[in-house]
Amino acid sequence: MFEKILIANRGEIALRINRACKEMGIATVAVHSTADANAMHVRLADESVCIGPPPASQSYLNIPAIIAACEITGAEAIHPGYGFLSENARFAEIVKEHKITFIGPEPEHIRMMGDKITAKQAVKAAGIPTVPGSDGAVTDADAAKVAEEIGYPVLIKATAGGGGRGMRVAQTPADLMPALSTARQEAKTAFGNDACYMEKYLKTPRHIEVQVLADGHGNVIHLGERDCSLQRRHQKVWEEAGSPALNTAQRDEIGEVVTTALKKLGYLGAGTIEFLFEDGRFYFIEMNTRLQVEHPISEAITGIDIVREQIRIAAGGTLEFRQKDVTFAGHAIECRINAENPFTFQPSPGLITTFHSPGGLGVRFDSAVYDGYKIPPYYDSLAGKLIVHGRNRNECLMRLRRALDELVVGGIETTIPLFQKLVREPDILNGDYHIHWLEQWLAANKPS
Ligand code: MV4
Repeated sequence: MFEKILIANRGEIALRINRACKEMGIATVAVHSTADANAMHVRLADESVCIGPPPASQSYLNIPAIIAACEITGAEAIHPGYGFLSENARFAEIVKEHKITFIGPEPEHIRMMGDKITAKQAVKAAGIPTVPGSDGAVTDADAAKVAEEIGYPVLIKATAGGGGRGMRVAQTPADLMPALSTARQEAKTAFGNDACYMEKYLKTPRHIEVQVLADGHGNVIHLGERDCSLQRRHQKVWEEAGSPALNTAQRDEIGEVVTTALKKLGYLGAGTIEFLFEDGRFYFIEMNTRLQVEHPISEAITGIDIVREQIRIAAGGTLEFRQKDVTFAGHAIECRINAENPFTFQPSPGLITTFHSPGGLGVRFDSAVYDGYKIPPYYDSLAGKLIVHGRNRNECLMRLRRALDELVVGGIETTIPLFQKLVREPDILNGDYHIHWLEQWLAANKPS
């Protein structure tokens, strides 16, 4: 096992990784920008190294500085967390070239899943159901014929995109060429690659993703699904495990399909396979090759520490669990507590003047903030994650109401008031929502 791990991240996820390391008897190195000198992740790690000025491009994305920090401190492995360098295949390669272990998948799998066409073709060949669409990139000359075959409405997606960037819907043949041209321009500007593909547009699906863990000894397990349909501008807001829309048989079936496919692909590490789910069917959209923000709800219902398993896998060990050992207990919900106006979502960084964390049975609050902490304006606005677990969905919802009322984050605006409303909405209580529900609700419930 590793003796020392460098955590190439900040905020709550750096604390989360630090916790797993400490429980495994592994020493930790924090890296930080000058803006984060007083951050909790720096205080909790055994050692810390300043890697640059506030902008992420010069600090948390600064590959030479991070490699140097590893060499200076003698860390044997790097955990990238989420965001920043976590899905940068070139970074994973450079880490390897320096004889440091990257705690994550092989660079080839990061690269494969980063290109959305390659990803779709690979998972389809491995037996995962995909959205009907073009077989690979479309040319301007083919577009009309392909769209006709798929059937309108069609969705144009950038192959270098993901997370909703570079997408355009064409409702009718008249929309097609303008939509394709806009999608190409956006993709060219954003990613330097204007290749696009086309899919049948699903109107009101749910977003359901499956968590997997694969070791280097042929063991691949799944930890069930998360329903992340409640999003705004492609940012997840509220996630649940399991999905209110799935029964046990459906969970077992999609889990089996996914684990079989990842075995075929030779995947290593933690991963998430994202699907749209409509009329009882799953359609692959993307695969994430990193630890995800919402991983704690899967931990809550399975009791499995996903970060611990990532570290064991990276060290060449075996998973501590076989699929038969994975049992699903109760229901979990995560609310992302962002430093933002709860209805306009304008960022609200600044000084936290009062802070009180909720507690009690079934409540977890993952955060790096404290009384007197100043949230810097340079990074994302996630201030904490409230994760609530109950024996069933109703108990979980009542516990969430209670925990939201205990949580105090004063001095800045947060999304807490939004969740206090959502947790009382009939559609939410009934689990009756889809990927457009939240934006529609926000439009209909503008504060006067
Ligand atoms: C789709 C879709 C409808 N039909 N693909 C958005 C982000 C990217 N991960 C894929 N996305 C979508 N792909 C087809 N064929 C609708 C979306 C989509 C969406 C998906 C998941 C969660 C929220 C969403 C919000 C708008 C659109």
